[in-house]
Amino acid sequence: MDEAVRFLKAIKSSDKTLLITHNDGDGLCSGAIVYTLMKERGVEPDVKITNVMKDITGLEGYDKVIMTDVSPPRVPKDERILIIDHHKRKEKPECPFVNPAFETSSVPSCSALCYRLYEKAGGEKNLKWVALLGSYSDRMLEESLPLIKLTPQEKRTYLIGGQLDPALTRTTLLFLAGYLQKDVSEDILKIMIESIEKEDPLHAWTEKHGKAKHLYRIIDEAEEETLRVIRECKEKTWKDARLVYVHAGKTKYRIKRLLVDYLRLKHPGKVVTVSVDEEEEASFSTRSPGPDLTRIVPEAVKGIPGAVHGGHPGAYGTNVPRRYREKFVENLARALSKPF
Ligand SMILES: [Mn+2]
Repeated sequence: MDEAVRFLKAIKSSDKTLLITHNDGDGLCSGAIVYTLMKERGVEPDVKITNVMKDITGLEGYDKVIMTDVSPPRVPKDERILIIDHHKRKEKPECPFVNPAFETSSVPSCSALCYRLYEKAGGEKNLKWVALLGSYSDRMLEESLPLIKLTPQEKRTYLIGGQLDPALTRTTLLFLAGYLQKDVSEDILKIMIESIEKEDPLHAWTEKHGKAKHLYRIIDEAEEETLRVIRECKEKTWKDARLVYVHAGKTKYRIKRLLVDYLRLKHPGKVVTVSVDEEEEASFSTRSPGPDLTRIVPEAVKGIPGAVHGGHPGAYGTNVPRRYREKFVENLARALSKPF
């Protein structure tokens, strides 16, 4: 933590800075927090939004690089780089980093980590609500609250029964558009940064017929597509593996998340997985109410060349070459039929 704070405070307005962040809700909130800190320090960073990172490229010409909520499996010794992440990694990076996943299995959200750093580095605004939105979106509110340190008054404002206030969750709907269509993440980040500038947590919602119009349209259309898949695609089940699988085929929107959430609630106690066809790959989204997917999925991709995977114990993403789609599902069922 201290090393990261020193890194952030040492950034000068003359430094050419790159901010790389994850394309999910937690990543966009993390990115918005760090971006705000940079702007307060007189730096206007270039921004890159990505899903998974296989390796580090394109850092030439940058004096400082900050990665939030995303990092490649291997990071070379490079003092220009700061990694703020909470995803499990095999190797500790050799550059400055913050990643509680090396110490504990109950990790906070990345936006809560970024919020903490923002505060320690002398950030001027109260960005607790941004950290709450990111934490909620990553389903890590409980683990993140100790870092966000709400006052009793803030608790009454932002939470209800320990959960995020329902009105505030309207903003998290926006992040859904980023899952559904790849190229709108920048627009969402811009709206988040604008919300922070205006100190208005519901800015995105007020822009429903304005700047955020196309994002809400994506959500509506993707919902229609999901309902069609639910009507038309068959659920495949394995009794002893307690697994449910739906293959949605080629879809206009990336509806994996909507579909997997539907299945998760319909089949409590079971692991649910969905796949969609994306170019040469089958892309999976898996949810588990029990078995640790950070152990199960790596086992299930054994023997599948070119598999890319990552995530958390309860929510996990996997991409495999299309011809290995069935094999991956069978492997998953086999891994889940063993005692845990
Ligand atoms: Mn995250």
